[in-house]
Amino acid sequence: MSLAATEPARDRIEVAGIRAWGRHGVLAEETELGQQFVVDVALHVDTAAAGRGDRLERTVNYAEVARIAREEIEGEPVALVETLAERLAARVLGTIGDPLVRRIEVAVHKPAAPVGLPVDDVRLRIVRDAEPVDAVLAAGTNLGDREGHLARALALLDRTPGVEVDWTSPVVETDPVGGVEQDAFLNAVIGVRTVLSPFALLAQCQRLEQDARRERLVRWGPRTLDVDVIAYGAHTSEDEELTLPHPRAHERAFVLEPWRLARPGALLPGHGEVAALAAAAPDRDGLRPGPAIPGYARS
Ligand code: PH2
Ligand code: MG
Ligand code: MG
Repeated sequence: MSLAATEPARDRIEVAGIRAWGRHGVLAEETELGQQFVVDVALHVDTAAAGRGDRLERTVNYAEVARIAREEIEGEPVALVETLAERLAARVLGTIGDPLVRRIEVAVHKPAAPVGLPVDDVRLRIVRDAEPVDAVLAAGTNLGDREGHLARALALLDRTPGVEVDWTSPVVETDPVGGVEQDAFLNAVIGVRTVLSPFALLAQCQRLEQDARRERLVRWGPRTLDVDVIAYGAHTSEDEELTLPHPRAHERAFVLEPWRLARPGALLPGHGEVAALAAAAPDRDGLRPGPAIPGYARS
């Protein structure tokens, strides 16, 4: 679905009323004496993964948000509250907010602003989005209507808010990897642009699997549909629920070869050229062209 106007996350972490003394302003009295500034910050973050695991690494530490806001208030004076708000938003998005915070709202209040008549407050509120991220997903199926599962997964993905399908690979048929005796797979790779965080994107991939009535009976066993997040920009993560890039993608031709076919110059973060990895992967001889499926590239 188009990324424009989609909400990157429904959850918010808000820190309100961060007070500090600053010397921002256009008038000499403001830069000389300074005055109190009050900042509110709202971060759009998917907190489901953090709440499920009780893990600070899956969310943003609100104490860090407050500390950065105070540093910006007390930092180098600027003329405009617009500049202060912009700097704060960019700093949070580029540091502690990356990649979990996909949108930030910053309000800057100057309750003592010299306006020339009594006012309760002067406030500016801005909303800024993180850049969409290019992510790579890999789909595999070897149970039931394999072609139908891949077609439906792509159609659902294309309708997912916050996700835009950018490119698709040809479908390849592959011998099973991993030692479990089972039927051949169909595999494909899908490039998306997304405003979702890594965990939110993973949750959408799991929705596609649920839609295909996937049952987890045997690790690496037969499945109606498996959709893995292979890469999320150049981001790395050691989280047990979401390792990025995918911990085995660099040695799996059933991921690397369709990816190479679609994007010959692609790089797998931390491992180098996808084409070179595909040529060296142990399962490279177990691949053959798969069927034409609507929405996927032709081989
Ligand atoms: N997925 C696995 C294990 N083995 N083999 C092939 N050929 N294709 C897969 O998608 C696949 C696999 C675990 O996700
Ligand atoms: Mg999986
Ligand atoms: Mg997998």
